[in-house]
Amino acid sequence: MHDYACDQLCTWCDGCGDYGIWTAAKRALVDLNMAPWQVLLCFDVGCHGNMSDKLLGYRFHGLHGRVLPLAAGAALANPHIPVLAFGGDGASFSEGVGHLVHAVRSNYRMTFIMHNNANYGLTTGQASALTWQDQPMNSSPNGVPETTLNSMDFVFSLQPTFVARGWSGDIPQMTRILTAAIRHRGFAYVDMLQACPTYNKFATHEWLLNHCYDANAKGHDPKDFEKARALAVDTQKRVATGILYQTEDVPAFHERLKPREGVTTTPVEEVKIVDTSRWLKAFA
Ligand SMILES: Cc1ncc(C[n+]2csc(CCOP(=O)(O)OP(=O)(O)O)c2C)c(N)n1
Ligand code: SF4
Repeated sequence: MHDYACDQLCTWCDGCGDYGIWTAAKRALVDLNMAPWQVLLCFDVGCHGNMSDKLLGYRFHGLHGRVLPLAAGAALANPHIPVLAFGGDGASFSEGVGHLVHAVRSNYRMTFIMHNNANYGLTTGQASALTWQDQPMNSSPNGVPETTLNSMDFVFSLQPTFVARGWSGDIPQMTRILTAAIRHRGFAYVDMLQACPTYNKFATHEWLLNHCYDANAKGHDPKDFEKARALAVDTQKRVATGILYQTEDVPAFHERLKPREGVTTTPVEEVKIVDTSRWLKAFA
């Protein structure tokens, strides 16, 4: 853990779930024996994105809603380096929802940690597509009239190969989930339910503590797609957490590219200086 330590002070509010997710991410990397220079950490814009300068290592801080294509590009350029992308629910289900669709169906080899605080934290508590319906928020004091997007049903509709759900108060479980996600062969979608005591007054740390339970400890088999989907969407009384679904039977995107069959080098190793003067002259 010491290798990831950084002098930058944390700017998250007291009690923010980002602290727990930050700790679990570092712990999972340490458990996997990965030094900071052996992994790429990509961040979207938001409170969670402010993690980008709270730890050492190769880090990339993208634009709001755009972390997935940037991280996917890096993962394709060098499939040997584990890539972790962090995003908020605002970025993932509004600005960047198209990228999420194609990242899941493409099955890029990477881990996506979706900080689900059910609001736009950094822009001071606006409602997101995952805010509970009719919940008063700063920018919508009468509550948003739209139906809350059922994010898990949506993700399952895209035929994912790995879906897990953790919550920001359970660091050992988040660490276990992330360790498995980073080892996964394709795109690992991790929904991290995250307390935001400043703006989310409905799914508080106490609410999550009282509602979340470990489905794997109760015998849930992550191989069963239909059971996993049913468990993931049923959040009325209790919220199932853990590794909900995983299949390793589907190759990752880069493994399905016909032109790369039999190629042993990676795209980053193949990059070289190319003299373009011949083509430039053609347009002169
Ligand atoms: C394209 C674009 N739209 C809006 C913004 C303004 N903006 C910056 S952070 C943010 C909210 C972030 O919310 P979320 O993605 O849920 O992350 P959180 O802060 O909750 O971690 C917004 C709307 C922006 N930077 N870029
Ligand atoms: S606003 Fe919410 S998500 Fe952002 S730092 Fe504060 S508690 Fe965390």
